[in-house]
Amino acid sequence: MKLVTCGLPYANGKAHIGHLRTYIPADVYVRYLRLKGEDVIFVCGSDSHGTPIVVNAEQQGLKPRELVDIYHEHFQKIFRELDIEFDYYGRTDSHYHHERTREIVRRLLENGHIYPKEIELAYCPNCQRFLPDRYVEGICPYCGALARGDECDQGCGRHLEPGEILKPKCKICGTPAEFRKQRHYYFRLSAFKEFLEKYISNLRGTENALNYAMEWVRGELKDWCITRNLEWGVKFPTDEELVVYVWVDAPIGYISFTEKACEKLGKDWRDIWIDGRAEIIHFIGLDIVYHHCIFWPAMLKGAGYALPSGVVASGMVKVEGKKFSKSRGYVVWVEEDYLKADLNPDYLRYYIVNYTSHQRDLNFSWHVFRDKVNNELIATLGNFIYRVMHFAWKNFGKVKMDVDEEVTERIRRAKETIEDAISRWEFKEASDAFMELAGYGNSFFQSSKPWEVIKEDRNEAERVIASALAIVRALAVLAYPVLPRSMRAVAETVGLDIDSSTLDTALDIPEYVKVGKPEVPFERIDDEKMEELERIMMERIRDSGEEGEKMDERIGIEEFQRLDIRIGKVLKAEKVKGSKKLMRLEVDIGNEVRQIVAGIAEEYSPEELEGEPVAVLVNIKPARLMGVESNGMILAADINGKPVLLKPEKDVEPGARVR
Ligand code: B3M
Ligand code: ZN
Repeated sequence: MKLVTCGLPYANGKAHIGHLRTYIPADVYVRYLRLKGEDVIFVCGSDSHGTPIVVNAEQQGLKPRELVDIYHEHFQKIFRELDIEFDYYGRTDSHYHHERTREIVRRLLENGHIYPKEIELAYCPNCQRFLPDRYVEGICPYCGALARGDECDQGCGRHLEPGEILKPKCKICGTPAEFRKQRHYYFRLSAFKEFLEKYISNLRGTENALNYAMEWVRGELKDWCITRNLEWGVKFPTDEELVVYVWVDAPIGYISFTEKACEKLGKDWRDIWIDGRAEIIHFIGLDIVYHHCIFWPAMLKGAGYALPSGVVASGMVKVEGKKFSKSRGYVVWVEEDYLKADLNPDYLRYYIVNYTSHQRDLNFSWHVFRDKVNNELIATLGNFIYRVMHFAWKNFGKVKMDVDEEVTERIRRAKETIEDAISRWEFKEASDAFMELAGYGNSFFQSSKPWEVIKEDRNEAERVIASALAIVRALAVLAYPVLPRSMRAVAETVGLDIDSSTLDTALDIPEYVKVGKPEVPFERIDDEKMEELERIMMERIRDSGEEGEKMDERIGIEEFQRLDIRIGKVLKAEKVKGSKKLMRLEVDIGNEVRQIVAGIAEEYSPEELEGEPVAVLVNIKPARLMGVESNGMILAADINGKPVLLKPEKDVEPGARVR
């Protein structure tokens, strides 16, 4: 038996592509395991605790639970719509989770792994409360950067223990904090060093995770303060004034959600978490390797629970080539950007799995997305499947499955490659393997020309289509974990029940196959949609201030003066290939010639523009539109969404400043 888990999303914000980078491959993995006939339980849930949630709720005038309700719903919806199917998706503010957490903390206390200690903590005399984690801001004692209570997020990135931060200030009211003494509880992590060294050297998973973990465990392991002064959280068993630190209870969610899943499935969770009769595999982001490879196994060991056998960490995500950043607009929101655009979830699943190896950094760009969908999913896989199904349906309906041996051999190879890749969490290799099989199918079909053969020799044509159909049936199974929605439909058309299939079904050739009326598996992404998606992204990037904060709407003259607006002269104009709206301009702005892309091609022709003056915002950050770099922005009046270009009232030289 296997238990697969995903890092729990904080119920504190919307789902974005960074989340999916972990959840989609985990879902793909689970689906492959099930196709291999393995017994798998797959759990996740919302992480409901921690100061960011409390602070955020307070700012929005909500109770923490109310805030969690909103995002818990949101994540469930996102997972449903992307076909990420957990056996149980829980939340850590549930009663059963609190009980399990307290039970584990009690065991750690009994076994002597937790000890009390008086420490000096930041306290706000104005708000009259202790300031845990994000409630306090100050200076990092290691690097001097501005930091928050639990992490030097803008400097060296170190985790900060309570009481470590210098010059603390209350995040809510800004009052300089005092230090006050209070009794807290520590987990004796230092005592687990030897155990962890051995454990990590046997741990399986992706190298990125294992290498980091090894490095840390060889260094100094400090004891962890595991209690906080908060109302919201799991009460510490022997001191109800305190709650446990969110990173104590969050991973315990893996256990409590397994309990719930097992209730549903009629299994015993103790087999997994006490007796160690299952392989436990955690899918996580690279930024929480420490918690999963160091802290968590030590806790489990100390409480007498079974240990995870694998940690699979996804690489980081970039958006349009830039570091992922919500505040700077380099983000793709799953709901408002992707699902609202009515894009097939399988496209995003394929992109995330196939862009690069799971451990590497993934760059999301709408352009690459479009190309991968149109040139790979559709041109290679979709077209082949559709042509074969259509030909078989139209000419035969029922096909006698006399299949070429070379074809069976190719299917076998693809299946073996996939099995091997999946066992190493190399989802790209697995998806490349079914795409390669589709490519082979395409050339087989193309070179056998059944549409010509059928005119002379119907039997021979049937043999060709039987082989092609065997490939289609194999693809429906082999690609199903990555493309569940589309391949389920394909399977149905070619008489396969995907729910009772295994990977071996790919090689299982019946005597006859009945083919139903086929539908096109994938729709192309057209230029218009592409432009819309890019526009949303570019606008978000432009609109986001460095901090993402909204200020007084009015600006001072200094801010206006930061805009370098000049009169330019259009030297050359041509429509951007593949776009209705975009025009590529070469504009003389006085001291140089700039390439600028403007959305004016529906209203102006190149001839109308060449030689004409235009107003140009010169110092705007460059952007890429339809793959063409734009270095400046042409100013126009917006007349019901149609641009009307601005012109100086008299002739002026290119380069004249607008003030
Ligand atoms: N809630 C989210 C994160 O840091 C955090 C994960 C908990 S996993 C037990 O990625
Ligand atoms: Zn305060």
